[in-house]
Amino acid sequence: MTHPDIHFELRGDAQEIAVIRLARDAKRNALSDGLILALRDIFETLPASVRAAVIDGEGPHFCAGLDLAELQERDAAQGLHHSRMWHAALERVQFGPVPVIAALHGAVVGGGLELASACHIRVADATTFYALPEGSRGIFVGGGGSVRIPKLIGAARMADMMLTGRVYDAQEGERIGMAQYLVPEGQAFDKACALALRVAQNAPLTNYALVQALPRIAEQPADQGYFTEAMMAAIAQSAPEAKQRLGDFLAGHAAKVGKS
Ligand code: 1HE
Repeated sequence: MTHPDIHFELRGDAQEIAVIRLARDAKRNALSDGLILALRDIFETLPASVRAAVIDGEGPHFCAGLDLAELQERDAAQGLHHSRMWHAALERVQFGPVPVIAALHGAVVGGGLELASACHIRVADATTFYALPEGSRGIFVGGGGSVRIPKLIGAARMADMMLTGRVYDAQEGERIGMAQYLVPEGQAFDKACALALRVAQNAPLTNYALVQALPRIAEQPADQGYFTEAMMAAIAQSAPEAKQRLGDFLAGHAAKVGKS
């Protein structure tokens, strides 16, 4: 689980929050093969106490994307396997055991945006900017971006970003759906941790449904989606924790909506 360019830490009274920080500021947290594999390993081996995770980047930028120094070494077959390696790693982030919150600031570009788009919640501070410089580097996205990014902002906006080099700033990014939260400069990590603590209070099976079932239902034809939803709903509500929580509300012991 250890890699010199990644910091891993558990937070919270019950060690329920995993903080994963890209720590390669000198290269703007560019994602080398070793870093991608370390991310995969971390999400495959999260301690059982963890209920939510936060991904952050050291220094003024979240992530400058693929380590371009490594790209020069690759032929076509190696490129194919490399892309599939990214897919496997980011699949572990998106479909891992817990919801993942990205704390964005500065550059969220190329593979950095692909990583962010594999997370479930994105919190951006005012310095954040989004770009897909692959278009001008003569390459294409390879970390799942062509699948995930259009789901956030639409295929037309993604095509424009790659064709014209368009950069979205933090405000525009929030408006078009890159991030669900926009906070003042320097506050993305704290906000992400606060959200993670809130997420960690949910019943684990509810979080499981949101991570595992919701994106799959979104891909299904409506008829199959309704059926999957019904099965997931039945499983979630049959758990003892759900019964306990519903009972607490009916007895007047649970928080009302909008009140903590
Ligand atoms: C890098 C990388 C990198 C910086 N790979 N080394 N991504 C890009 O095309 C983005 C390229 N990076 C930039 O545009 C800028 O670096 C930033 C806007 C992110 C930050 O600018 P700045 O002025 O703060 O830093 P810098 O001086 O440009 O970079 C500092 C060092 O990091 C410098 O190395 P140094 O040895 O000269 O100090 C840079 O070369 C290095 N660096 N970004 C390698 N990306 C699965 S497919 C995904 C495909 C992609 O992600 S393509 C998009 C790649």
